[in-house]
Amino acid sequence: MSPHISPITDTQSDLELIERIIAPDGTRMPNPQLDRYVEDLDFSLLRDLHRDMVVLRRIDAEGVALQRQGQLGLWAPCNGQEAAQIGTGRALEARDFVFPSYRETGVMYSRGAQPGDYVRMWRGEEGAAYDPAELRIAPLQIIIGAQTLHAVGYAMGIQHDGADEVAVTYFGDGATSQGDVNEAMIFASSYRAPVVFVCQNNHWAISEPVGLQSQFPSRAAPPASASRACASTAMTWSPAWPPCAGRSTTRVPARAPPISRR
Ligand SMILES: Cc1ncc(C[n+]2csc(CCOP(=O)(O)OP(=O)(O)O)c2C)c(N)n1
Ligand SMILES: [Mg+2]
Repeated sequence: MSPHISPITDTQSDLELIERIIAPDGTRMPNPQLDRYVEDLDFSLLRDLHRDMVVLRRIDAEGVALQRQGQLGLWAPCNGQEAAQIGTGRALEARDFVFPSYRETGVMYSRGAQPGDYVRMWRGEEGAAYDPAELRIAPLQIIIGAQTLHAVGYAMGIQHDGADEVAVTYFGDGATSQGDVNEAMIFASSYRAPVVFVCQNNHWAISEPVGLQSQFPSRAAPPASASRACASTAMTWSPAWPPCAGRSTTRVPARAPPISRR
């Protein structure tokens, strides 16, 4: 990091902007805006969500160990991102289509990936370790942000077909500096494409802190192009994430002009 640049945002100011229903010590916090979305969350569902997160952490630890043992060429850990991935993944319908980055092991788990599906790509055995059509997850994307454009293209196809689905794309805080992501959001907004953008802000893009890339806390500064089709998540699962808030709120009216077939 250049000694002449000092990050303007920090982890603490980002945390202060997160909408919460649970305090860091685990106690329930009332939140007039969000409470209605968790009224139907019973013990059994909460236990299932928690179990998924625990299993995911175990899968992730195994992936890290296999990589350190030389069994895998690479493994992208998702330690600490379990809630963001399980919560959003479990909120999807089976017919929706996911466009992930390389770090979405939890989303894969929530959509029924089998043990071998997690590792074949990282062993260099296959480009896509699973059948994308079966899991309805595009192959893991290594090019930062490229998957957001694919998601918007797919969403415009959904719109063209008049189908009742959404495309969902996951990316990191660092990816928000990528031209592809900004282009994707502008297209999504202009065409009102049924796509949800999920930004997992882990505060780092390899060695670069988020403060070097953003003049504002990430939650406070959605791109100007962001429409209601765009959502930003923190690292905790929030019931306010659009698909959790009822399917109707995730649908963007198909009011866009027809896509040119030229
Ligand atoms: C187009 C492109 N540029 C650079 C890289 C190298 N690279 C790999 S991971 C990474 C950081 C991404 O950070 P972020 O988007 O926050 O995702 P995270 O890894 O934190 O989940 C970079 C720059 C890449 N893979 N693709
Ligand atoms: Mg990051």
